[in-house]
Amino acid sequence: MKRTPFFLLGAALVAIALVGCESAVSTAKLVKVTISYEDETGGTRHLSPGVWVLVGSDQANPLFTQDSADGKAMGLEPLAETGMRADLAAYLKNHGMVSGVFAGADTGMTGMTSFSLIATPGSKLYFATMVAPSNDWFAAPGAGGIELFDEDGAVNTAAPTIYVWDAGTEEDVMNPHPPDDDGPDDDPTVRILTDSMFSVTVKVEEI
Ligand SMILES: [Ca+2]
Ligand SMILES: [Ca+2]
Ligand SMILES: [Ca+2]
Repeated sequence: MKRTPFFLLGAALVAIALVGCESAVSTAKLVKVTISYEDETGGTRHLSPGVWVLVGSDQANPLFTQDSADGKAMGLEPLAETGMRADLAAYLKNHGMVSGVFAGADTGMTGMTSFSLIATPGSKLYFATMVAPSNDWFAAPGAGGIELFDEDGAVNTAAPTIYVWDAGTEEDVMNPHPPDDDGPDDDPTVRILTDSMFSVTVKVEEI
């Protein structure tokens, strides 16, 4: 019986491995996310450094649940009240999630920050960044997150809706005092603010 030389078997296995890699690499995209804001209160606010996380399309927001009293969970409270992102970043890392951090945006009538990530089709993006000064406000996508790809696997460049949220962990006052605590919020739920006069937009693009 003729036996296949080992080196031929080895070459075949390498070829299979390379094809597999090529397939994964060709669907992954380098994506740039730019977060911009407009401050209608005279340019007195800015965005603090934030965190981002990628999940599958069928997964829920890992940072918080809308209209639930979980603002104190997972490190959202220090991020929303003082701009300290370390707890939330550590939580995501410890749970093995694909996540990262990004820089803040300077105070002014408008401001901008951006970050890049590698994502594959089916990925959904969430992020959180404090609106400062405030007692517990932060900017983040809606409950559905940001779908980074369309049905054809191309990067989805449609502008997602971004909200300013109240983390429900500290009462809102006229002159907020981060990092001092002005006491518990009357409403402990993480909810969308409709009157913050601070609007946030996001641009997603392949680079
Ligand atoms: Ca607090
Ligand atoms: Ca509040
Ligand atoms: Ca405060």
